[in-house]
Amino acid sequence: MTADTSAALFDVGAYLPDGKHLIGGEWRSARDGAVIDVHDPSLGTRLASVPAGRAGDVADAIGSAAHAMASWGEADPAWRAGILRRWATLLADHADEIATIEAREVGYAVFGSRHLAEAVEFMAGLSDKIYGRTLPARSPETFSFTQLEPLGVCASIVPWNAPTALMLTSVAPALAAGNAMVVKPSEEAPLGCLYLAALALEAGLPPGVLNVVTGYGPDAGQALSASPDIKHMTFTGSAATGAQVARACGANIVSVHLELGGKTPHIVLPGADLDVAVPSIVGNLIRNAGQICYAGTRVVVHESIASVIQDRLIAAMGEVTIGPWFSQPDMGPLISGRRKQEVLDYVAAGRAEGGEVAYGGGPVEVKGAEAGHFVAPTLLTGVTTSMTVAREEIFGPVLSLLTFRDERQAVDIANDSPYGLAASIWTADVNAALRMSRRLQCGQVWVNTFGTRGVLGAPFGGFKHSGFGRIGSIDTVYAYTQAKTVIIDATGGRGSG
Ligand code: TXE
Repeated sequence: MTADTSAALFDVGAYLPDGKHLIGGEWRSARDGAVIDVHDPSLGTRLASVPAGRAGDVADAIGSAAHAMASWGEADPAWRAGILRRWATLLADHADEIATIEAREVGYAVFGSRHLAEAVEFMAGLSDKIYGRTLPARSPETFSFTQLEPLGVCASIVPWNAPTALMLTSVAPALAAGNAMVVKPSEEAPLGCLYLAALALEAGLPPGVLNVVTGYGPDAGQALSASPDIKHMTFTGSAATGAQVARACGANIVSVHLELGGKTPHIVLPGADLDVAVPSIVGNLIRNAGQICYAGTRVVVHESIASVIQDRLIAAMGEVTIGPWFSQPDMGPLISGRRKQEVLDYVAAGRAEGGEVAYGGGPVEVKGAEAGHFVAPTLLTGVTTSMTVAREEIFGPVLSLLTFRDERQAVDIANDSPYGLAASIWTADVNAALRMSRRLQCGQVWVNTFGTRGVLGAPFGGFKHSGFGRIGSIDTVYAYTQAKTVIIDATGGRGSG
């Protein structure tokens, strides 16, 4: 494949100050001046640098957030909602720039980012609707109610695979509920998060309410998770790092929301409309080159239709165009050379354990983007549930095909995973879909579709090692509050018992 690199001249520096992160409303360097270079994974070129923040920078950000919290947390919620709405408008106005910055640092085709504004609008609308309850009392002279108060300074550690959307899953509800935030983006793709924060300032968000500290996970990330001065942590990333973060938070009795990995199965029953199912399976596998937590990476098909599906998957994979973001490909590169090698190692493990590569399985060279980390969409057949490729999150465009004989076995195979994020069922039999959706151990089940787009406020989160807590829903905002019960004896000292 060939890429025209002339379109790659989009200048990130025009949007963000080079080498700075945002603390207390100011663009600052790291205390010790250290920086991290951010690279374009398609071309290997340096895009910008950001501070390599450490414990001192994190402490500064937490201090700024605590200071800002005093007024933000007690402010008129309708005023807070107005600021968040202005932020949403700016996110919509700058959707193309956001999408392009993210495409450059993550490597995927420009998808558009209108959903970011919608996520903030949704939570802004809840800001002034966070109601407590009036509680029944045993005496008419006792009055009791709950009020839902913000938690305080909340933290969010964000991964590189969809940084802007994943930053907003915590920041939007936390701010709507009156909390201040410290965000630590991934060192591999921090620019989009910084740009969102710049737009928040422009929208009138008071300095310090939203801080973005860049740095490496074991430095800035570890310091943030180990801080006794945060009240809540949202972590999105790998299960291994999530467990470390949860341990660090647990030591300080800090609550944690974990949004971790997945191994989503597509279950395809006889009679399913393959003209719909196959393009969706392949399209969602290659979206961000498989680097999505809920990517459908196992296709569990009835043995009677296995060969026809295999042929159709191979044909669909053969149509996939691969290249850097500016060539508007179907699929871009993996984020780094290290991850490319890891994905290829998984394919080798699949082979070694008895699987066969029915399509792809290797690197792809793109002329004009030779330094890009491209891997072909890959179909592995002959896979069983005990094989490494069926159990671990590969985070690449690798699909494993497994077969079943009956409905019960299909669900058992789908559930035979440490993860439990999502599952998709492709069928013409609505009764089978209902029975299976009840037995699937995962946070969301999609029937004849894939993903949550098109539904407003769908709670999203995992069972098992995919984590706990739910993002995106009306309930999410309550996760950033704490209930206080007030009880009043109105007898004037006579006592109500
Ligand atoms: O993730 P990490 P990595 C999976 C995926 C991928 C693998 C490793 O399989 O190949 O994880 O990716 C910060 N204390 N997913 O290494 O380590 C880090 O700086 C505190 C799936 O990038 O989980 C980044 O901001 N923080 C997942 C964030 O944690 C630490 C998305 C995520 O990094 C830290 C990402 C520490 N000790 C990766 N170490 C999904 N399913 O969506 C790192 N970090």
